Amino acid sequence: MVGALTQTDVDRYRRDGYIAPVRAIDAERAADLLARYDAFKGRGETDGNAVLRSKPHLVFPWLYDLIRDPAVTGPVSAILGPNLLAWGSSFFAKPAGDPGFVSWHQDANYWGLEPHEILTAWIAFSPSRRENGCMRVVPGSQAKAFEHRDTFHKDNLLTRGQEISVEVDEDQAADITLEPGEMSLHHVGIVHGSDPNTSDIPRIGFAVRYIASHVRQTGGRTTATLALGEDTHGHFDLEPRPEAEYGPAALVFREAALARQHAVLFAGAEAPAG
Ligand SMILES: O=C(O)CCC(=O)C(=O)O
Repeated sequence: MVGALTQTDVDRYRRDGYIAPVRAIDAERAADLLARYDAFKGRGETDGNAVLRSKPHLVFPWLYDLIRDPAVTGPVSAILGPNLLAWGSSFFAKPAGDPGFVSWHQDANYWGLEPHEILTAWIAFSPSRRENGCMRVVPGSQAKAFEHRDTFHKDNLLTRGQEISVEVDEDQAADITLEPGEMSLHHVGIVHGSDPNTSDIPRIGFAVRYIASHVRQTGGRTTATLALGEDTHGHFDLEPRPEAEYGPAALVFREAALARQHAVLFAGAEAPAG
């Protein structure tokens, strides 16, 4: 065993660019997290969806704690090593019957992070299956960087609708099916996307972007959360745990952190969630 993964798991991740399913938390805790998510959605906050989309762990203590939970960081550290930062987090939510989809893309194309010792832990709060639009990946595709274009399609869950400019052979794609509390780990370079939710079951996933502590932001200095071990390189300003759910100080901090990230990544343009 290495962390909470076997050496075979780690070898498979290095070959295929992903591994799934990995059990992170039990079904009961996943149900509790989903209930908290639903309760917040039920409040109908004006900026609620935008907050859930980018760095929500900076305003929800229970997400900040999930990001730092050994149940999640253990398997991640088996791949990235003992010192981990979380550079971002995003909910990818598709209500029942939602036309939302995610075009085929590679995260490495636009995050401006080097080297690529970076992965996403995609934690299922609900079941994630083919019929409700589970994530799909092209195994092994992390080995090659593809050109991308922005489509701004209205149903694309990526803010700019980024997609790979060449045809992706869907016959090569693998479905990542997960039960609540399971997660997948995918490499920053893997080609991935997902289809609309054609079922009556919501699909709610929480994606956390983990980086090894030596990874740096190439265009300038931004913020990140210390998730495990030590910040050995000091490349990022560290983010504090929110003092209370959706509290004013935490909201202000999150806004400032995103503004810095956007300025570095897009010179003022809007940053993507995924
Ligand atoms: O949730 C999805 O369908 C896609 C997620 C994604 O693009 C990501 O985690 O980078």
